[in-house]
Amino acid sequence: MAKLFRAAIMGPPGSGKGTISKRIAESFGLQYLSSGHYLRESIAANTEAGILVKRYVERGLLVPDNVMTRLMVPRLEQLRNHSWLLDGFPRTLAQAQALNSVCELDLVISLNIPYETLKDRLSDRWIHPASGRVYNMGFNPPQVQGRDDITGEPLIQHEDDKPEALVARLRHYKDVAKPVIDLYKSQGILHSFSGTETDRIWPYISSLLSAKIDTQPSTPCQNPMP
Ligand code: G5P
Ligand code: MG
Repeated sequence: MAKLFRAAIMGPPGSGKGTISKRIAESFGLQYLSSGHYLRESIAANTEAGILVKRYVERGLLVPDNVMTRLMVPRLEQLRNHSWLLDGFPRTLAQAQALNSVCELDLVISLNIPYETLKDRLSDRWIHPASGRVYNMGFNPPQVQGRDDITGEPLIQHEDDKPEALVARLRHYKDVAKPVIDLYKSQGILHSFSGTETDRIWPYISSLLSAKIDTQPSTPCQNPMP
C-alpha cells in the first residue's frame, strides 16, 4: 500500500499558512485543502450555508464548529486514499476532535510569528474579493497597483485587518488554538516554527517534510464518521 501523509498547518491570521502551504503542495505533491478557500467558495455560491458563513467571515469571527465540520469532513472522507495538507482547519478543539474521528494526522506545523510582524503584513494586505487572491504590497505586489493580476478588477482591504480589530482577532486566535496545540504536542506530532520571514522559515519546514514524507509509514483513514 502507498504511504499516505496527512498534515495540517496552524497559525494566526497573516502568519503565512497559505504562502507556505502552496510551497508544500508544489514541492511534495500533497493535495491542498484550505478552510478559508472553501468558505469563500460557499459565500460565492450564495447557498444557505454561504449566507450564514458570510456573516462571520466578514467580521473576522470564527465560523461555528458544526458548520466548519460539515464543510470539511466530507471532503476529507473523499480523500481517504490521498495524502493532503490542511490549511486553517482544525482551529478549535471541537474541530480537532471531529477530524480525529475521520483520520489521524501525521504532522502539524504551527507558525509563531510576532504580533508586530502580523500587524505590518495584514495592514499591507490587499484582496481580490471575488477570488480570494491575496497580495502584499511589499512581499507579492500585484502587477498593476490596486488591480487583480488575473481579472484586472479592483483590490480591497478588509475592515478587520485594521490594527484595532487585529488585536482582538489575534488574542482570540491564541485562546482557541492553545488546547489544539496542546493536543498535538501531547501526541508528539507538533512542530513549531518562529520567525519574521517566510523565506527564512521555509527551508526548515522543507527539510522536516523531506525527512518525514520519505520515511514515515501511514495507514488509510478510518471509515466515515457515523
Ligand atoms: P483564512 O482564509 O484561513 P486567516 O485569517 O486565518 O484566513 P490568512 O489571512 O489567510 O489567515 P495566512 O494564510 O496565515 O493568512 O497567511 P498568508 O495569506 O500566507 O500571508 C499573509 C500576508 O502576508 C499575505 O499578503 C502574504 O503575501 C504576506 N506574507 C507572507 N509571508 C511574508 C513574509 O515573509 N514577508 C512579508 N512581508 N509578507 C509576507 O480564514 C478566513 C476566515 O474564515 C474563517 C474565519 O472567519 C477566518 O477569519 N475560518 C474559520 N472559522 C472557523 N473555523 C475554521 N477552521 C476556519 N477557517 C477559516
Ligand atoms: Mg490563508
